[in-house]
Amino acid sequence: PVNLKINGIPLQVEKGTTIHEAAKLVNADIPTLCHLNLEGFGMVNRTASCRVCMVEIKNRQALAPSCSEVVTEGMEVFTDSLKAVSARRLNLELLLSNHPFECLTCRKNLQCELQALAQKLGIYDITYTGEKMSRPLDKSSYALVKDPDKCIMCRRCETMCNEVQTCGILSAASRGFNAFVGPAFNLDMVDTSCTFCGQCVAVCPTGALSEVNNMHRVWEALQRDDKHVVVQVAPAVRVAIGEMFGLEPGSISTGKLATAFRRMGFNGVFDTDWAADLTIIEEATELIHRLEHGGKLPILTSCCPAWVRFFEYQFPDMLDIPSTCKSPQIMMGTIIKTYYAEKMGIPPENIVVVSVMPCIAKKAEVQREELRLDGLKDVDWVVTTRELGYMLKEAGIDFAALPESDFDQVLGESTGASVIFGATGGVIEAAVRTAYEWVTHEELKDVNFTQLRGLDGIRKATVRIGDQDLSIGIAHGLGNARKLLESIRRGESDFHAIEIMACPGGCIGGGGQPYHHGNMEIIRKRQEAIYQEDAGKPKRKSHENEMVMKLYREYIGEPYNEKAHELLHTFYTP
Ligand code: HC0
Ligand code: SF4
Repeated sequence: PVNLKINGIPLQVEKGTTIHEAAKLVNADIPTLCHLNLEGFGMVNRTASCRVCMVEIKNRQALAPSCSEVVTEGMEVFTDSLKAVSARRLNLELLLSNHPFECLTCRKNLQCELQALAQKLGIYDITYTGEKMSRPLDKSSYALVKDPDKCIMCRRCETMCNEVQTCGILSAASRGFNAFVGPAFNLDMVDTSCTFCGQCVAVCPTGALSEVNNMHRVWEALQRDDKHVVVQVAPAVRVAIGEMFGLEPGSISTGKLATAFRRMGFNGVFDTDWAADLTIIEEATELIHRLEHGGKLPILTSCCPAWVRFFEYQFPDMLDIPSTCKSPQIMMGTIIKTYYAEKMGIPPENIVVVSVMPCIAKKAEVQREELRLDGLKDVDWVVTTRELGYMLKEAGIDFAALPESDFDQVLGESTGASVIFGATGGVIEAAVRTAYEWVTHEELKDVNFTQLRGLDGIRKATVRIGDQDLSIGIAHGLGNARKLLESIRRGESDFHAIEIMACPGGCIGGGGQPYHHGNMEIIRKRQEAIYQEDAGKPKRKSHENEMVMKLYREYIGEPYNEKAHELLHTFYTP
């Protein structure tokens, strides 16, 4: 251990501790804009680039950045000396001197860490005015917007994209005033192999990275009398949206969501969970089919659109192993524009399907050419959990106080198996619950496959189904996915089935969720809430979803048949 003093308070810490970490132990709050440690998720940004965490060290002339300076024996640190605080202010003012003052209309307004720090340090005038950087916005994709003028070179996005997601899209280029973070050759984002996972957006401290705004599209659709506008909401949204309205992280808002959508004026209020149950029927059948007919193994889940883009770009030689199932959000759109449209007697071209998703990649997924029926997009517009929160605020809907109600029937019923899609490991657990009963023809008494749960980046487990041991792999975060894929490519994998989610934690940690500002406890609470909602459901296996089974009886026939392929399956292109 190392003995030191911080602001005159003696303390003892482990060797290797940074001053920033040590200061927390004596409740000395040192600000930072670049440093980020997503504990348990393999992301530590230690670039020491923002210089707002400077501290004074006794008997040293130069100030030190506390986020990267490691404690030494006998060190005496002052986090709040006039010299340290003045340097902090100066460095922040320099950052602000080259920052657009668009706070009022910025996507990050009131959520921006730079803005919050300027307020905290009481900066009301900028001493240094001069030239400001002016670069074009990158609005090339359907998913995210990059505003280089708002970048403060903290490099969090770069660490996330390169080290955690191993996508290598963003990196710093140039020097001094001309420095910026962007793709190689400053390509438009749409021309790169960006997966649109949105994890760079999730960690950006300012408005330099944000999601494409689709809120006005939804309001416009809701204004039109000639359109039947329906909404679906993803599993992970219900355990996070409350955070935007002062509810505790991990609060479950399923019933409030249904009420809120009706107040917004949607004509049909549906649950993506319903389609997640439908996905399981198809995916479990596909798994059993591959097991029984010597098909390609392992089967990979294909519901995460960032993961789909990742394997299309990075593993184009392996496009025959992912499941061909469309994602639940897309299956829901297909069924709304066919089965539901027929039942309601509404022409599909007069239906607008809106999805509320924890995800930024879902915005790009709905634009894929192959996810259309007769030229009509399966889903029209996607808004993120955050965007739904802003829309509810705009409409003056006091979400926290809303009474609960149920989703509309036909496409509203769901089981616990579908809820757990929102957390890493959930999709494969849901598939196993169904496959078990279908293979063994026995009742599965304990549906809790706890060996598949958790937050370790790569997990392996064996599940016994009848006389077969099913070997299952799970990865979340694309870097972890890459490791599993490479082992398959080398022929070293003995997995039968693998679930991949691009975002750390799964959809609960999606790039469109309320900002966690580095507090990973929030992700853990969302995860607990997901399993709590599952445990409280009367039905917990997808094939017990009566409304889904009715769809097969009335419209599709057998799972995985020709009609199912036409409606519910897709293909991948390198
Ligand atoms: Fe997910 Fe999904 S579980 S990807 O994380 O499969 O976004 O929540 O909606 O589609 O259901 C996201 C979440 C979904 C889909 C579902 C899957
Ligand atoms: Fe990298 Fe994901 Fe951001 Fe694309 S969306 S730049 S892949 S972190």
